[in-house]
Amino acid sequence: MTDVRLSRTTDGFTKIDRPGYVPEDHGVGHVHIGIGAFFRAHIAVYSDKALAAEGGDWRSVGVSLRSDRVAKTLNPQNGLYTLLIRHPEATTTQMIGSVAGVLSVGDAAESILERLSAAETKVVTLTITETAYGFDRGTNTLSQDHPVADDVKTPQAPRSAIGLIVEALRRRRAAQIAPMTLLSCDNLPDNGCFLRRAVLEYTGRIDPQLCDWIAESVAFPSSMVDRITPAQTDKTLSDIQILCGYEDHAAIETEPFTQWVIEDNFPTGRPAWDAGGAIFVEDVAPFEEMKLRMLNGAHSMLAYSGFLSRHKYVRDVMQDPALSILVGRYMSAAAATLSPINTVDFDAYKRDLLARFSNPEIAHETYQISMDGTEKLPQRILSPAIEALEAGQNIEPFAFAVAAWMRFSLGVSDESESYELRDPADDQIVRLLSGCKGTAAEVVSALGQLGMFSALVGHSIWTAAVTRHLSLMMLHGMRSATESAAGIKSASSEGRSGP
Ligand code: CS2
Repeated sequence: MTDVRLSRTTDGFTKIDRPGYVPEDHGVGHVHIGIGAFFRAHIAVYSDKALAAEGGDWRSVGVSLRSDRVAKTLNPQNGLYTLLIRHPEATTTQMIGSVAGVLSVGDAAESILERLSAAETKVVTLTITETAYGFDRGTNTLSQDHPVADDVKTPQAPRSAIGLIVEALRRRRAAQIAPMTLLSCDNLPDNGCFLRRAVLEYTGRIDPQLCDWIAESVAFPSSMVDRITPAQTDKTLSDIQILCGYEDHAAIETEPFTQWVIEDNFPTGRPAWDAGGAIFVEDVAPFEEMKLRMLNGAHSMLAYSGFLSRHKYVRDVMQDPALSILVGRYMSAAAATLSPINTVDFDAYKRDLLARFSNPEIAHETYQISMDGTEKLPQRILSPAIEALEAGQNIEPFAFAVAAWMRFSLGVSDESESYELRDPADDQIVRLLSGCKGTAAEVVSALGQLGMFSALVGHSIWTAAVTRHLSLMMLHGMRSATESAAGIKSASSEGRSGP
């Protein structure tokens, strides 16, 4: 199947690219945990192409951990939904047939376990966000105040992703069914290894023998996924109606670019995702690092500074003369910390990223990206910052990004409007900041107590750079601070900028 340019047919609607196979003819071999917008714009599309190219029983059942919203919209449509692909000049449409149905933890936990432990299920993928693993990367322990901690007490009636996976593995082992392959697709370094550590830590607490069996027999390949996918809005739904002439409550919009690099380690088989363009490699780490540092790091940096500069969308940030300079510089500094990849030119990758961020048809909210900062900053911004510091490279873009996050953490805009931080550590952030009287140095020192900064707090060059940027942001406003950092004007000489 190929994407089709927006073209009106005689009935006045666009030509829809439909599945190149009969969905019902294919059984389910894949379960995806975390069926949000991203899965529908990415993994499900690769499966759709794999089914069209090579067939097989590789349709997917999606699992929702948080709510039954996706189940309620997709199940009445038999899993079918439309993807709106927002090219800068046109929107194309593609109907996806690879999803067989959706189960939500709320009312279908037992059906989920049956599906996960069924012999037909060969591969389980996850996009559950950094937080939902319930595993603390700093201490290598399960998070408290998380569903995973409750599952340890009632492992046979789990609610968390890790709890569900382990109970399914227990049932498979008891029934002498080979384990399924577990593929994390979250934006985390070594995500396969991370998932393995979380699963083993949890299982070690409830069943040491099962833990040994998992350690020996389950494959946890790593992967790097990429496709910018904003949340569904009313416009997504009304555009579907206009373009296609039907209602589709599960429609999703996304950008044309898509990438998936996967470690080739699937002992129980897998869909022909390579037919959809996925790249199978021995070592995903260099690709993951490039994407986390150049794309996601720049995203987080521009989300905090852009949101506080009153830019609702990433595309608006890219129209801001000062911020667009800073985004480009950030990517270059991030690229300087990477090991070379012989098939990738980082300058070209950067150019493509800048074009993708500027796509005028993608309404990706800075506030959406800014959530869960304490879960995102370590791999996106702090790891390259530490390496740059140690190598004597340029740390300014990283210090600026961290200062922007700290400024955002104050929870009040330059125009004195309050907003929610939407971070799993927001109580701790508020507590740490409660003693501050309002100078940048105090804020840097208070937030520096968060575990994620432990490798940076002792560095005086780092602390001075973050404090300098934050001080300008707090004294003169974010817009002025960005202009100063970009070299467009001096913040201190201009005074506080207007809204
Ligand atoms: C974004 C990502 O919300 C965020 O944190 O940086 O979701 C980003 O859009 C994707 O990783 C792109 O592949």
